Amino acid sequence: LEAGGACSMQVEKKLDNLKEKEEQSKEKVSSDTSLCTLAFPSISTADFQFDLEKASEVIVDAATDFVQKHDNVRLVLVDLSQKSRILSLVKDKAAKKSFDSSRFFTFVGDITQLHSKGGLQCNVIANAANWRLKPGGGGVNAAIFNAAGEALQHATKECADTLRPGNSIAVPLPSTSPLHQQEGVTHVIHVLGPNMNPMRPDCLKSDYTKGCKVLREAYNSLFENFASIAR
Ligand code: AR6
Repeated sequence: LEAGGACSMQVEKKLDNLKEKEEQSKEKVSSDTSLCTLAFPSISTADFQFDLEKASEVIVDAATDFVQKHDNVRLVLVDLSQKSRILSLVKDKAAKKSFDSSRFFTFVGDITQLHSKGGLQCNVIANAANWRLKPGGGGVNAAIFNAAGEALQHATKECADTLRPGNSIAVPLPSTSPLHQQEGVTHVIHVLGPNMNPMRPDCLKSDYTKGCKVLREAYNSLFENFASIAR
C-alpha cells in the first residue's frame, strides 16, 4: 500500500511538473514582447474565394522566407475557429520545412482580441481589405474597422484612398483607438489580395497563375511594410 501511495505521489508530482512546464511555455509564447509581432488573416480565402490549398503554399513560402531573413520579428497566422482548414493546411506544410517555429506559427482567435482574450501580444495586425479601403463589408475588414473605431477610418484616409491587388498600406493607429488602448495594436496594415469571387471587383476568373503571383506580391508587400515598422 505504502509503495503504491509513494508511486501515485510521484506520478502526481510528475504531472504537476508537466503542467508547470506547459504553463511556462504558454507564457513564453505570449509574453515574449521583445519580438515585434504581426498577426495576419489568410488573405483572399473567404469572401474572395481563393483556393485554400494554393493559398497555404503561398503563405508558408512567403512567411518562412521572411522569418529566415529578419531577426526579432514574429509572424502569426490567425483564424477564428479551431476547425479552420487554412490553419491546418499551413500547419502541415510548415511542419515539413525547417525554420524556427517560435517565429512563425498559427493561432486561433479573433484578430481584434488577441491580447485580451488570447494572451498574445501583437503590435501590428493585417487587414484583408477592399480596394476602396472602406469599413464594413464582412469578414476581418468589418471586425477590424468596428473594433478600431473612427480613428482608423481617419488615419487610413490620411495614408491612401485606394489599393491595388497585391499591394498593402501601413496605417499608424492613433492612441485614442480602443484597439490601441485595449490590445496594444500600434499599426494596421491593409492588404488587398487577388479576388476569385465574380461578385467582387477585379475577379481573376480562376486564373491561378496570375492569382498566386498576386497573392505572393500581397504577402511580400505586407511583410515588407511590417519590417519597416519593426526596424
Ligand atoms: N479574426 C480572425 N480571422 C478572421 C476574422 C476575425 N475577426 N474574421 C474573418 N477572419 P475575409 P478576403 C478570417 O473574407 O477573402 C471583406 O468584405 C476568415 O476566416 O475577411 O480577403 C473586404 O471588404 C478568413 O480565413 O477576406 C473585402 O471586400 C480570413 O479572415 C473582402 O471581404 C479572410 O477572410 C476580402 O475578402
